[in-house]
Amino acid sequence: MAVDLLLGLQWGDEGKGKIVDVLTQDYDIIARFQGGPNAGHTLEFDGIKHVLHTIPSGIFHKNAVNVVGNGVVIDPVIFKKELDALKKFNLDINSKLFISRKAHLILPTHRLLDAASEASKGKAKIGSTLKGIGPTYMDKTGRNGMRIGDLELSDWKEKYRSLANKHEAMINFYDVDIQYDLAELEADFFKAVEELKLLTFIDSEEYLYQAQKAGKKILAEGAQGSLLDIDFGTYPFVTSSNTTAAGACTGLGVAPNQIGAVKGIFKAYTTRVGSGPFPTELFDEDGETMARVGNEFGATTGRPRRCGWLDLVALKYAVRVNGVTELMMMKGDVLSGFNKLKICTAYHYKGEQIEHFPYNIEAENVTPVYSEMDGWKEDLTNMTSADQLPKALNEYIAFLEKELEVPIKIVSVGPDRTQTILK
Ligand code: 2SA
Ligand code: MG
Repeated sequence: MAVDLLLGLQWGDEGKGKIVDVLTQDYDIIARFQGGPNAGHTLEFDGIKHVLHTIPSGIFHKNAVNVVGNGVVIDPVIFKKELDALKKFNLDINSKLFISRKAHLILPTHRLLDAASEASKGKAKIGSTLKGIGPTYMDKTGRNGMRIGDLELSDWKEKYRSLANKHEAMINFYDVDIQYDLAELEADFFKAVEELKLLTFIDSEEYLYQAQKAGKKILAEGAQGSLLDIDFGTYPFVTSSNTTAAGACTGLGVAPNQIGAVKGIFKAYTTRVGSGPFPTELFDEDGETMARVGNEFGATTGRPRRCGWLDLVALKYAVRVNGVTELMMMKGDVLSGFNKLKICTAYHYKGEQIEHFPYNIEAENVTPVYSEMDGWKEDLTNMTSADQLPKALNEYIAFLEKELEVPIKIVSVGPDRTQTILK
C-alpha cells in the first residue's frame, strides 16, 4: 500500500490541518515528517477550534495512529502543553501517538539561539517563529544534536549539559541583548522531558514499513509550505527543513517508489507570515479584506499574515517540485464579494516576461503580470455540493486546473470539517 502525501504549496497556512482531519477517515496512520512547533494546524469540528503544533492532525479520529517522524524537531515543553490541551478530549494517547527515536530535540538554548540570531540580523531577520527550529536543524546537520532516543540512555543529561554550554557561548558570541533565566527554562525542560518519556517511542521507519506491508493506509502530513522549503523556497526566508515531497522520504524513511498520491493544498489567494519576497502582495483594501474575512493571523505566533492575489507562477513551480497528483483549494469563500479577481500568470523579470519561478523574486526583480476574472457574490459557506458553486467560481477553478494540469478534487468553503465540497 502506497504512502500518500499532503503538502502545502504556498508559504504555509494553506489549511493542512483541516484537510488531514477531513481525510483521516480514509487513513490508518497520519505521520508528520518535518518541521516542529513552528507549525500551527487548525482543526474545527463540533463547534471546537483546536490548534496543533507538533502532534499530527489525525489525533482526534478514533482509529487513526499518529506518528511523529524522524524528520520532525520536538520541543518537550511545547509538546507537554499540546498534550495538556488534549486532556479534555480523553484520548488514549499512548496507543494513538508514537514518536520516532530519531526525531531531534529542541533545547531551551536552541530557542535562545534563534532569538539571538534574529536580533543580530536586524532588518534582515527571517521572521522566524522563535521556536528554535533553525538552530536545532543546524545541530542535526552539524552532527551535534540530541535525539528522542537519547532520552532512553543513562547519560542524556551529560550530553544535554555539554550541548547547552556550547550554546551559551554561542549566544554570548552574538553580542545582542537577550534576557533569559536559563535555570528556569531548564527546570521546565527537564519536567517536560519526564512527561515526554511516558509516551511511546518507536523506530518509526520500521513501524511504517511493517504497517505498509500489512496494508495499512498512511498519510504523510506536511507542515509549512513548498515556498518555505530549505532548498526550493525563497531562501534565506525559509524554514530549515524540506517541506516538499522529498522531505517525506527522508523524514519518515519511506522509499520514493512507495509514494502514492501527492495531495497539494493551496489557498484561492496567497498569504505569507514572516519576512521575505511576495510578488503578489497587496497593500490596499483588497489585501485588508482578505486578511479580515480570512482571519489571517499566525496560528502559532498570532502574527498578522500578509495577503495577496493567487500567484500561479509560484503555484506551478510547487506543483512540479512536488509531483502533485491532486489539488485542494481552500478559502474560496473568502473571495466572495470581489468584483474582479486577479491571478498572476507570469512575471516581468529583468526586462523579460517569464512563466517559471526564477532565482530572485524580490520586488526589484519581479513585477507580476495578471489575468483578470469575474468574481462571485454568493456566500459559499453553507454550500455542500459541487453543483451549488457559482459559475464564476467554477470558471476560476477550471482556469487553474488548465494552467496547473492537475485536477482540483476538494473545494473548502469554511473552516469547519463539514464545509468541504468534494468534486
Ligand atoms: P522558522 O520558525 O525558523 O521555521 O521560521 C522561518 C520562516 O518560516 C516561516 N514559517 C511559517 N510560515 C507560515 N506558517 C507557519 N506556522 C505558523 C502558523 C506561523 C505563525 O501556522 O500560522 O503562527 O506565525 C510557519 N512556520 C514557519 C516563518 O514565518 C519564517 O518566515
Ligand atoms: Mg499554519
